[in-house]
Amino acid sequence: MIKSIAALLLLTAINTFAQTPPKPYGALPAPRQIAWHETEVYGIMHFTPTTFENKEWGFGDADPKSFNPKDFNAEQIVLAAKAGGLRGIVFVAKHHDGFALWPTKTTEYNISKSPFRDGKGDMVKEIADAARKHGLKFGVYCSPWDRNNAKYGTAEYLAIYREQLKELYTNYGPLFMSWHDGANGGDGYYGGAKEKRSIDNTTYYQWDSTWTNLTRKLQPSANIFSDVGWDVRWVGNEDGEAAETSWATLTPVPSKGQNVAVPGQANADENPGGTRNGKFWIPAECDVPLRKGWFYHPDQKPKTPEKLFELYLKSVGRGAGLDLGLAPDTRGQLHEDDVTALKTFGDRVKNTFATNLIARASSKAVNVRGYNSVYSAKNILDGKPESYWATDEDFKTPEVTIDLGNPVTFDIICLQEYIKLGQRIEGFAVDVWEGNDWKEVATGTSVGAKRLIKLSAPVTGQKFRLRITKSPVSVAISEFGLYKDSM
Ligand code: FUL
Repeated sequence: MIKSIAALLLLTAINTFAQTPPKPYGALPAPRQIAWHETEVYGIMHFTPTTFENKEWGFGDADPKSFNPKDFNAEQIVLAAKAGGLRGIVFVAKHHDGFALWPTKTTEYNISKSPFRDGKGDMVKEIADAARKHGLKFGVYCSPWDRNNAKYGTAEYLAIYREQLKELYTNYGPLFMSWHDGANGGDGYYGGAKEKRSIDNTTYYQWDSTWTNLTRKLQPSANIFSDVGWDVRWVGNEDGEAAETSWATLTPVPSKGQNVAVPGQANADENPGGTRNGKFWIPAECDVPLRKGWFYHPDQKPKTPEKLFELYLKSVGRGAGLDLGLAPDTRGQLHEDDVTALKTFGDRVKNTFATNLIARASSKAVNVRGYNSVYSAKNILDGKPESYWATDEDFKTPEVTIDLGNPVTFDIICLQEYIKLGQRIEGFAVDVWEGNDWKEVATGTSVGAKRLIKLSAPVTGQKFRLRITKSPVSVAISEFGLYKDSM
């Protein structure tokens, strides 16, 4: 009797251990950030009187009557974005020129003073509605720098700015992002003063209290984007590329000579690659305009679908997000060239990643955590982000062999960590069996939410090996895939 109780206890203990997931490593993503990672590609739309002036930064003095997009069509814009594979739109509700695209109570300089919809329009609402109708997430960007507002630079303006955020946070449903820019202060119209106004952006905006008391309270699911997070960081350039070794964690560092890191005053050198073992989970967003400028200019062309695909590999494929600038023309629609570029790019991503060529293969791993099928290596081939292959604590550099039984040709490798347990891996390699030996075809460092590696030439094989070559702790890998570029 005593013996069988002891055996039972032992069995229960083994079982409990076998069920225990790996201990999380380092800073972890919040649920809102997990949702953001899944968005992968989205857009940021710039459209104000500045478009009609053919400028990049409006001075703040354009006549509201100039804002007259006679053929504005929110659905045309949203559907073009959707065809490009974009899963969300951040709408620039107010840019530096200060013109509010919604009928705000905070300033006269807004859409109700324009001929658009006879002064009864609300473009924030039109884009939000069209986005949601077609299954895209919606977010806002309200520029803190306001070159129109007479009060800019005083405490009163901060109250106005916060009121603007409040309107945007309250009247347009749940937002997936609240986007905050670092460009600040300088010359402007400022209610007719036409002067230069400098503010100290380490103190003026009091971001901590705005984000704590407004953003988190009114839009708890919105990811706060800025140079320093809190949820998503600027990648440090507007080229659409994260560093090849890219950590989703960051310890924000103040600019030289400053003692706090705030939007516009943070060390951008850190941003492209993040901080290994950084204090917070703050993954990078790579924002890049589809054309050269953020606003529409008739003499510019959209980037080619080839370039966009390359940027996809260098952003999403490095654990970051890709935020593509969308710039409607003066009609209020995306130019036909932009529509074509988006669609061709979107199709290429969709077709390339439609089939994981090794999805049906069998797998053999050197170790599976607690011999428990919950953590089986099969999980990395099931296309389900929620399941993962995990190893025992002391298996930090495991390998898994994948046997397909018939040859396939691929040129893109995809690897994904189960990021709810943190970013763990620091090095990996992929080999192909060549009949009597393994041949290494790719190596990489960081993985995170997604790592994509495009090979210089396609490779054919039927037996593959994934080796984790460096990790401070045991691994938790959710997906491994081999794909063939559809172009
Ligand atoms: C920048 C701004 O200054 C640009 O005009 C644009 O809005 C871009 C997305 O962010 O910092």
